[in-house]
Amino acid sequence: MKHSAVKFDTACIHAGQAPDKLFGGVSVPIYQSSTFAFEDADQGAARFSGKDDGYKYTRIGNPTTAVLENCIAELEGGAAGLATATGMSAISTVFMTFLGAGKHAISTGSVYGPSRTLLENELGRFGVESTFVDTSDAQNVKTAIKSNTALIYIETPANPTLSITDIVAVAKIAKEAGIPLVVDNTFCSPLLQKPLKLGADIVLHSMTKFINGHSDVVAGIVVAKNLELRSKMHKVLCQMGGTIDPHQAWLVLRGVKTLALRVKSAQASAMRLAEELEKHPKVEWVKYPGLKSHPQYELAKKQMEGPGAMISFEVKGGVKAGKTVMDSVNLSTLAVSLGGIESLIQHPASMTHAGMGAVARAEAGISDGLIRFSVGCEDFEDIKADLWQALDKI
Ligand code: LCS
Repeated sequence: MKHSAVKFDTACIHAGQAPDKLFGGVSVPIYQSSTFAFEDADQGAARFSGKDDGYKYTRIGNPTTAVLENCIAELEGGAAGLATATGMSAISTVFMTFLGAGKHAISTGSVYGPSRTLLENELGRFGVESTFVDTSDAQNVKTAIKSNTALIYIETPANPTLSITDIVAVAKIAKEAGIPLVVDNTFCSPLLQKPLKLGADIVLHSMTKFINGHSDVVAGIVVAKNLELRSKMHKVLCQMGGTIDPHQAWLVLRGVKTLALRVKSAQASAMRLAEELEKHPKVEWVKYPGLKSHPQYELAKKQMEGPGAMISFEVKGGVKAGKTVMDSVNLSTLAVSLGGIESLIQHPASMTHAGMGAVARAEAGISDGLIRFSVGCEDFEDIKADLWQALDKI
């Protein structure tokens, strides 16, 4: 059943799902089976030739996984989803589908560290070229296009600078040049931003973050604007083997039911926290799309349905003072990842973005003192009291 007519919060609970046909289970059954029996040899052959669309083998497709794919595709307003074992598996599937020896990719300078190093270091070994620019100025994307550019891959808001790229403007440039545009929408979740509606061809997520939301699963998804693109990426995924496990897919289906509730709650706290942090005497600067001080505040208001739950800030006293804060929080957890129900704090320069090197970090605006805070769903007063006592320790 399509749920596109209902509100987003409703779709989180029902999209792609119906009571199980066998016993009426309200929760989607977990088809924890690696393989599927054929009635006879002809049926097996028909499944492999594509004449029969029944299931064959879980690396290629699974009923539980299909429900999750349909659910997220509906939430993103796309034609079809392709769930993957991790967010990086979604990203590598996209890169392996559109890039190859002699091809060129353009990406956001401060894209998630491993997305950048995958392009530069790993695909670079196979003859893929990549250029990283500040995509918050769409003109930089246009200038970077070469005759062999085969992919424009942006992340907005970017991790961890929270820099915002104008999806409509970049989509126009990509379309004129006939290059596919892929957007990593992890920081927003489909609640806050719908890149396909803004002109992107493909949107992807680390579902490890807001979509699952409980810091207990790693998973990813790619949602395509049409079935042809999904089919191209599916072939690559099946061969690369980064398929999601059905139990993991079921856990994400469980998590996504509360996506709207969680993100709205965390976002409300993040807005208040960012405003108060900006006034705190020990804080040098705060970057949050909901603050007027954010360089793309107006664009964020236009393109996103809310500023989200991620805040970056720097305390006075640089890295040493930042370490004191991270070592002094009690309620928030010093850990990488984001988008969980619990507040998480981390230091990108020595953790998530350490691999990209100091020069690339400086160019991308990831300062050594930047602290990233993923606001959770704890009571606002508790989150604030914990962070404030940590700031007092500086
Ligand atoms: N895209 C973004 C924007 C991310 O933040 C991450 C992970 C990924 C893709 C990759 O997803 P994964 O394979 O981990 O599911 N970001 C992390 C972070 O900032 N801290 O730890 C992981």
